[in-house]
Amino acid sequence: MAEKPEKKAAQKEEKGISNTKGSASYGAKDITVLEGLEPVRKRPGMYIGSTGTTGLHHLIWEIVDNCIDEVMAGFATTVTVELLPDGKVSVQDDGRGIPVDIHPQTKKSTLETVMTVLHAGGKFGGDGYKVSGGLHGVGASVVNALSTWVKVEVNRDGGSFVQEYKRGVPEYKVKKIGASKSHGTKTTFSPDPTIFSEIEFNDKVILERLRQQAYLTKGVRINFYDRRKPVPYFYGFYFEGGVLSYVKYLSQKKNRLNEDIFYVEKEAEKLDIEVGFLYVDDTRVVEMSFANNINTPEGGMHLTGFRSALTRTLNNFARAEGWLKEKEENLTADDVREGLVAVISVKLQDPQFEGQTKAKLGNPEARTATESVVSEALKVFLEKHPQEAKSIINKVLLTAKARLAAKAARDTVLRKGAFEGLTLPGKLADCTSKSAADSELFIVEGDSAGGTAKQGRNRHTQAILPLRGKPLNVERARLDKMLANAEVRSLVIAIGTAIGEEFNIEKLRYHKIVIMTDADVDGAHIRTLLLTLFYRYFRAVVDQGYVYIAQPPLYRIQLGREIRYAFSDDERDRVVAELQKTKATGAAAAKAAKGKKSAMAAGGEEESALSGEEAPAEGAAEGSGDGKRQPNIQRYKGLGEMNAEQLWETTMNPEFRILKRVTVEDAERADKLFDTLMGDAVEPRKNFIQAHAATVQNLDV
Ligand code: 28F
Repeated sequence: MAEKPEKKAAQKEEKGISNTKGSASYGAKDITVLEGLEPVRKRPGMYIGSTGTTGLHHLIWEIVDNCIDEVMAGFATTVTVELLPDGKVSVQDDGRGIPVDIHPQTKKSTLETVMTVLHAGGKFGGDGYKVSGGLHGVGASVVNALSTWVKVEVNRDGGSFVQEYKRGVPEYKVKKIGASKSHGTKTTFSPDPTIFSEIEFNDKVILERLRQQAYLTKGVRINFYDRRKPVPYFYGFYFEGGVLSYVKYLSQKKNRLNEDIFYVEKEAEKLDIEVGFLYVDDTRVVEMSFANNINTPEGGMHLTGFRSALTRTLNNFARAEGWLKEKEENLTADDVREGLVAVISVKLQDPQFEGQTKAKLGNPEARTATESVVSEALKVFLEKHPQEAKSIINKVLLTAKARLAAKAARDTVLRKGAFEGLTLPGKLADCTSKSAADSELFIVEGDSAGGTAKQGRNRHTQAILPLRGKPLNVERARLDKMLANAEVRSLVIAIGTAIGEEFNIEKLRYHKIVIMTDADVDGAHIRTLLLTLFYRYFRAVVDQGYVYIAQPPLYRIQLGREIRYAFSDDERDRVVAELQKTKATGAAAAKAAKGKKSAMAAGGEEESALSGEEAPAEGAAEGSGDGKRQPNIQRYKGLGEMNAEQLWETTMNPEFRILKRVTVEDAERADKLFDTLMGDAVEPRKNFIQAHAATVQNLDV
């Protein structure tokens, strides 16, 4: 194979030489090598991020990056990664093979130099080798330094060569072990257990990374073998379509609006630009951006360029086709992003990674190049694919319309004076106290629980506002629609602060606003909605700590005449055990009644109506044979199952109740959840509810 000196090669070698005090004897050189790689062993985090599992996997990425470089340079087609027993990994490519000839200045083989000299990173040379793992690419010597053992096998120039290292130090000079007609490099390494906290590779993490690299490196074949167990596991990636295939993958489980995916691959301003996108029937945005195959989760110049190209081109097209009328305002960047699934990949000579986590591309030329390439190609795409153009423009116009409608609705509700001089809603059972500091408003789910709360309350300080579950529970009710809802308007009036421009915290009528809902999915749903409402429109009320969540008990436990309540499964078990113990030892029931909740042992006579619903609890079924008596355990499914007295004693009486004060973080979390629960996407909502149905009392607080 003819060997033209590559610029990348030249650059690496140059740095190698300057760091290496050349020496012929191996004894002396060992010291040099140790000195050379010492910084890596001293501060591994500086080179691979951490010594945890992320850092461990980084070793693989470093070696795979070198293979991918060789693929991008046009010399390799296949990369193979194998997980071996005892924490070993081997990585192989079919490229030219790392040169093994002796360098006149180092008197060592190039292979040894690559493996034992710490490179300053950035292996971007000239035009032939513009792409690589970039900042991560300090490479093979780092892996060598952090491994107890490494073996590199090179096939090139008709021969098969090998060198092994222990903690970065060569065991012997590079030796030729035979003839070979093939070419390529294979590196096998054993991570150092004195460096890494745990040596356990995660096949899922590796497959995900390899998959991504395969999408970003068109035409590469990547094989993965997990040989840690007797029966090996194989996975192979090959994507002819590059980021086009990536977009397909990302939109696989979604409803695609355009079947012909927009795709462009083009060079501009010395950058390689590859972009693909389509729209799905969803409100969320998926934008994956990469610079030199490195993910840039914070975006940067390439993403900015893409977004402005998309907004500008779609606006121009919609206008030219008369879809967007003269008097109508332009589509916004957000309008054209809703439902977008896009992959933006750029490759450039000297990437500048910025931001806290170096996750953002800073090169300004990435913006202009991406913008011009995408603008031009998208214009052509829209003209050539009228069907796709139509569905895309329809989608973004619909988004814009929804945005305008939402704004109009909000403006109507929030308009000046909208809440002025309104009388308190009839449903509100107000308290008699006129002092806000003493007053509490209980927002209760459902008219029936509302009625019970009205009977059970302290009417001097406690006001009750029942909210009928249904109107609030209408799925997809957007926040602006919510404000137009009669139930919510009652709430806004009851609170007294008004809303929007006229909001005035001084007019707050209650210093405790208590949300009292059932401990089930519906209750959680309504609570989320209310918290979102407070978070968005009554932030000061949350900030100043006026919003609370009531904690109704989950269980009522009765043994004989003793009645106790439990607020969790653990507490239930504890109470059951306690009751059985006191009864079994013949101690007076009065002793147990001293506990906080047990003081509520009133209302025992109602129990007969409810005992039929007793649910056998795991903890309660045991031990009845040894003289322990069986308590009656009732699981409350809703507030409605309690009578007025029970509700007062357990949940409303300031002496015994537990209130959870809502923090801004709680409300913010609810706000984020809001879109999941109320948005148009059915799947995430279903998933959410299924995932949380069991732990629903912790849903959002
Ligand atoms: C299993 C990991 O590391 N593959 C690599 C090459 C090929 C060349 C190269 C690598 C030479 C002087 C550094 C070959 N022929 N897989 C790999 N394949 N490195 S790493 O050159 C390295 C430079 O300093 C290569 C001609 N030019 C370059």
